[in-house]
Amino acid sequence: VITLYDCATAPSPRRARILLAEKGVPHATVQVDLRGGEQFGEAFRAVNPLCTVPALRLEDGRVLTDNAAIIAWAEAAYPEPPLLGTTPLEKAEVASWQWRVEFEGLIAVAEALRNGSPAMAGRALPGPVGYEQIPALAERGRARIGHFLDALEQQLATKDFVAGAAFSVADITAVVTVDFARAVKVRPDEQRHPHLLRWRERMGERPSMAA
Ligand SMILES: N[C@@H](CCC(=O)N[C@@H](CS)C(=O)NCC(=O)O)C(=O)O
Repeated sequence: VITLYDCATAPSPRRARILLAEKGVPHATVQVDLRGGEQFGEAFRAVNPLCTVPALRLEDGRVLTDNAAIIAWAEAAYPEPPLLGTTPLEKAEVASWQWRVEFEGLIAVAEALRNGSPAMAGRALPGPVGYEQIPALAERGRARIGHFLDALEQQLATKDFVAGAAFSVADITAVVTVDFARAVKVRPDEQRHPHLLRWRERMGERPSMAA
């Protein structure tokens, strides 16, 4: 049986949960207690030495240790529905937006949270190395989130989905990022981001998004 190593409160494994739901991949779920430090314990290190979730154990025992691998595997093993675009140009657009949402959005929120929250002291980056916080990065992260929401608004003003005409992994990453920004008290604004808010509402109608 395929097993997802998950943490119900964390954004990165939520991306994998939504993806597996959209693809209809049957799997079991194991919760990893990130707050309790279970990711650093011997048992989880044996699953993923990078000490992060998501991790996906396949039926043959091999483990995929990040969203990039999980997405690539899922698209190849479960081609329907396609979530990485269909035509060469669509695939390029999805790759481009996936990168932008991760770099301009998701990483900005993570920087804001991990460098600003006292609970994350000494844990400014995920993974086995304990990095100290840089408070200026929290401030910069918040500024970047604002610019990211504006960029997303501009795209969604003329497109139904983040990467264009079809639902894709870029929508999954963007939903997770926009929701994760609440952790640092940044939310889209009715005046400034009306198209983004309407897209988020439409996304909420997909059963996968409750995952
Ligand atoms: N490259 C990874 C990033 C995963 C990641 O950063 N996961 C966080 C949860 S959102 C984590 O495991 N954090 C453990 C920690 O903070 O110690 C992916 O997207 O799959």
